[in-house]
Amino acid sequence: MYFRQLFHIESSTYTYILADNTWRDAVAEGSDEVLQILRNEGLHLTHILETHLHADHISAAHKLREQTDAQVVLSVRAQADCADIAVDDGDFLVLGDDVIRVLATPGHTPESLSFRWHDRVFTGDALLIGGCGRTDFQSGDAGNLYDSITTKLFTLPDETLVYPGHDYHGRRVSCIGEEKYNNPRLANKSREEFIAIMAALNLPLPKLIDVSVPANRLCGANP
Ligand SMILES: N[C@@H](CCC(=O)N[C@@H](CS)C(=O)NCC(=O)O)C(=O)O
Ligand SMILES: [Fe+2]
Repeated sequence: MYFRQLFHIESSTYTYILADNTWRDAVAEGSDEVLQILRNEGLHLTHILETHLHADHISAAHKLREQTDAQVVLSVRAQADCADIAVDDGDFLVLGDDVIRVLATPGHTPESLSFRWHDRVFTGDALLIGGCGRTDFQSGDAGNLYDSITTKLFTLPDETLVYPGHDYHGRRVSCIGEEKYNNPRLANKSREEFIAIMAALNLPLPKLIDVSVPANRLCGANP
């Protein structure tokens, strides 16, 4: 298997490239750096997976699709016409000789997905390392996020590696056991306690929210 984690410093966003060894088929989230890496590594991009409609940066999915024959994958709940494939919980995507399993993990946003592949799960902004996605915009819902994390993610084996969509403190990877037992927002917290924690965060809005959301509804094209 081929795996690469890229970091976009301005938005503290992670992008991942996954590929299988036999066919060199690859999937990635949208990022400008991806094209260069695909060329260098001789990988054939088949899918561009979006975990959700990002509020803080413009996806490069549209640009990547124009320059490859890859298909953009989004949740059915995104209701985004730009998606080539709309997926839901329990679906899977074939990647060469491998599969990527789709988990619906709403709460940060209704269309948030996580993707499970081999020994790891890509949690987007549902579960972050020592935190979780905020739930105060884009129809976020703290109760739904608690249910997604506790029923869909914390039920995975403890040793499953957790690769998030962002980290604001330079951490790159965690595992389900670490988050289940030590995440300050979730470990030993009831649903009500979690909802109260999320309601008290009072975070400033992402600087690019007004341009990012309309563009990302078009997979990152100009509205
Ligand atoms: N300062 C950042 C804010 C980024 C932000 O709000 N990120 C969202 C994900 S789209 C989040 O859930 N953050 C969780 C947190 O900050 O704890 C910006 O302006 O872009
Ligand atoms: Fe987000």
